[in-house]
Amino acid sequence: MKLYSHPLSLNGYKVRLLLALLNQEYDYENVDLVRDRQKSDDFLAMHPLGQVPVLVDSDFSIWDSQAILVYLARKFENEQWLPLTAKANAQITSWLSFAAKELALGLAAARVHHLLGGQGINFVTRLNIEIDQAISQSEKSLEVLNYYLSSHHWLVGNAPTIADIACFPAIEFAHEGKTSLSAYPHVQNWVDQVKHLPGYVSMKEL
Ligand SMILES: N[C@@H](CCC(=O)N[C@@H](CS)C(=O)NCC(=O)O)C(=O)O
Repeated sequence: MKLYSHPLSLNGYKVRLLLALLNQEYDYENVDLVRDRQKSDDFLAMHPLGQVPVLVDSDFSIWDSQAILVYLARKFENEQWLPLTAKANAQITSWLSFAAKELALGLAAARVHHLLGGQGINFVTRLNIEIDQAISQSEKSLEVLNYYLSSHHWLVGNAPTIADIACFPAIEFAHEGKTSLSAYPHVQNWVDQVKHLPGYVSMKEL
């Protein structure tokens, strides 16, 4: 398996975190997002939207971090990370959608704005981030999560699943988007739980 990503990509980190938790080895290649290598013909053949991450397994490429998490959990037949029941599948998909929309447009967008905004980087300019909207979305998402986690130990069921992994990076790096987690104690506890999972790797270690 080969993963194409970028060291600052939260979506790439989701995948790298699950691979570490599953104890799987893989090849890795950095994609130069600043030079728009993700829009090259070769890359578009793997990912029609021209984004990272992409996972290539034999002759098959999987794009979108949520889809890659599903693929890895199923491929390694680990029912903990993606349980087989219809109910758990539906609940996990709800959180994968939350990660792909609410967290991406809120916490992750605010982080991109503060880390990379104003530097004339093409992909950042294309995102057209409205920072006030991103901050307001970040706060709404954290309120929802904090309330949910006040009565749930993990996002789905009684053990960590790919729902937790999909949501974790944007929340862990909220501070890089200048959002503090201090008003959200249940979210802070959940972040600590993820950090204590056996095999956990931080984004900086990768
Ligand atoms: N929904 C996608 C979003 C992927 C995404 O936005 N990737 C960013 C980096 S984190 C990217 O490649 N941006 C460059 C571009 O859009 O040109 C996923 O979860 O993988």
